[in-house]
Amino acid sequence: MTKIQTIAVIGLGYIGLPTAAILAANGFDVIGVDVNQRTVDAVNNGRVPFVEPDLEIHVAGAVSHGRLKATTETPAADAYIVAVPTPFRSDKSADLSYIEAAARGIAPLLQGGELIILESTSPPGATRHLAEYIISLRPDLSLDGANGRAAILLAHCPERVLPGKVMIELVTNDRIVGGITSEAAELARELYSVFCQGEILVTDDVTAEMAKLVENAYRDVNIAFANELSVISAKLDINVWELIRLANHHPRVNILQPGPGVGGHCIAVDPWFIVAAAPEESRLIRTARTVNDHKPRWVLHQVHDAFAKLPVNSEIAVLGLAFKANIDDLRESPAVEIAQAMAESMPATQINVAEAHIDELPQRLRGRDNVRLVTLEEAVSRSALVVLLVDHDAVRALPAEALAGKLLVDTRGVFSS
Ligand code: SAJ
Repeated sequence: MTKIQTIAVIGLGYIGLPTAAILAANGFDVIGVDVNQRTVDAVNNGRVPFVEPDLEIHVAGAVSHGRLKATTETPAADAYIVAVPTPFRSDKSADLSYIEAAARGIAPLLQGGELIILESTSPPGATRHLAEYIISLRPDLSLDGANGRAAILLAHCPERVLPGKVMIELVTNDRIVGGITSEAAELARELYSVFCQGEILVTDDVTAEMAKLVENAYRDVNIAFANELSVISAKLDINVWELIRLANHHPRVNILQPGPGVGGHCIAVDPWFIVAAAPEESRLIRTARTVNDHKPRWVLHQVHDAFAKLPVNSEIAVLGLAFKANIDDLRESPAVEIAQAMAESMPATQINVAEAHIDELPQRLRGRDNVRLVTLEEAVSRSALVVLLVDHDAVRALPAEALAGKLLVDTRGVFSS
């Protein structure tokens, strides 16, 4: 069996970089690969180009010990971990072009015996597609050693870490390892067992792909239930937070929390891969996506209704833009969608956005006369209507007096529960 010493991690994003840092901390020689020169430069200087607790200290340590370096060119290695984005296209099918680009970097370097792990969240069949794509570029290799051609070992090991707790969950979570062959699964299991303290569960590639998608679809369906309750409760004029708190006293009920919608690059995206694979059969999963995707528009109506009660030149505070509390990630963020819709539908109204985790407004809000990024204190003090979109710790810590006399649209139940 191959002895893995050098590992190339392709894609130094929210998953690739933490994985690279953990592997380096466990004695591997790790080369991180990214198309973005700024990311590469940051990592080589021991810095992290996004916010994730404890990550920078790991990266800085690994770089200073010479165990981690970054480059734009894929190097030869004993193992390759692919952690690139898998966005969806406008028809909701998965875009595998980043995976294919990673494969084109890896294929010429292979000699046989290497382990190639796909960590990116993928639609069913993506690992097999990656394997066949590499073999089409290198017909002298095989997946099983047939006809005397050297075998490469392919596996899918989906990441399941929670943004904000990545450095803990990378080590403590159970891990699913799905091999295209049992040899690939076994070698991947060995690799993860070096740093993973959780159970390592071995299966085939497609089951591993589906397990990851199903976990996020499960959460999406449950959040949709909470979001639907919030809309029903508003119609019935009852407090949804109290309703859920009471219902959750039942020993077998555990309703999640409503919010402004579902964001992030996982839960708002992955269920569509299931729907695309089995459109007729995925009715509940599709409906949950629709319910959650509709929530920002419902919040916008709440904002308009509240604003109609105020003098015309009143200002509005938007608290938070991230897709959830205490991170800087704006991907698929319902808060950004709501802020943008407010800016467009109320062009004469000053919107004071408070988001302490960013230095400048995102593209969708930039360059608009009626939107500015200010401190939390300024946003609240200037505004007659406060729209609470993200329950960052600093927002939770706002004294109740700061909100006295103001109208509040509290999408997270911070001051309403
Ligand atoms: N949300 C609610 N109500 C809730 C819980 C969450 O509205 O009760 C919203 C959040 O505000 C956010 C979105 O849902 O907008 C998603 O947040 P999250 O904390 O539920 O999940 P993510 O996207 O940060 O991470 C998820 C995790 N998956 C599961 O919990 C099943 C994580 O373990 C995965 O690794 C990650 O997706 C991923 O990369 O797929």
